[in-house]
Amino acid sequence: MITVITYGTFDLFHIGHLKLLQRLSELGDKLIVGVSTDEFNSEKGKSTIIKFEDRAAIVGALRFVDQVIPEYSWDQKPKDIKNHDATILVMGDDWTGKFDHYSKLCEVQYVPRTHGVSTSSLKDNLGYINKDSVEEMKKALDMLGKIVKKFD
Ligand code: C2G
Repeated sequence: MITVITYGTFDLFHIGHLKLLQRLSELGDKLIVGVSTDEFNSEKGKSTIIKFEDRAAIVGALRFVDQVIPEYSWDQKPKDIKNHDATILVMGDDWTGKFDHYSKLCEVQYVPRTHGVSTSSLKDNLGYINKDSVEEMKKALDMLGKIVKKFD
């Protein structure tokens, strides 16, 4: 029985997250995903849009995810690896090298990230349509209208 374990925030769940988890599920018989709690994300310096309960529910609803566990801290991985008898710890390659010290406990692998999508880029794009930005654009257009009128 090969058990794969991974961790992440999975905020604004997107195709990069989906492809990663799908790929990890193909590496073994069981896939366990540690989803970062809101408190841990603050510790990571990450602000999330979707709250932990919902991020965990979305990940847990995927047919190829067998179990979701909360990720409270950086150093819970050894306990999780032992408690769940994990065979492989796998992360996207933006983490390459960062978890090699766990190779005494289980295999550690890094797989290529999906390029062209990230939670931060989604947030940036969404930022352009928030109400403050719309108000600013309206003011700019009004000003532009007044300038154009002057040249009529
Ligand atoms: N990922 C990916 N492709 C993307 C974006 C993310 O493959 N376009 C992968 C990341 O490499 C990571 C996982 O999806 O393995 C989750 O990414 P995040 O939600 O950004 O999680 P992160 O903040 O990296 O937290 O203890 C480890 C941390 O909890 C990881």
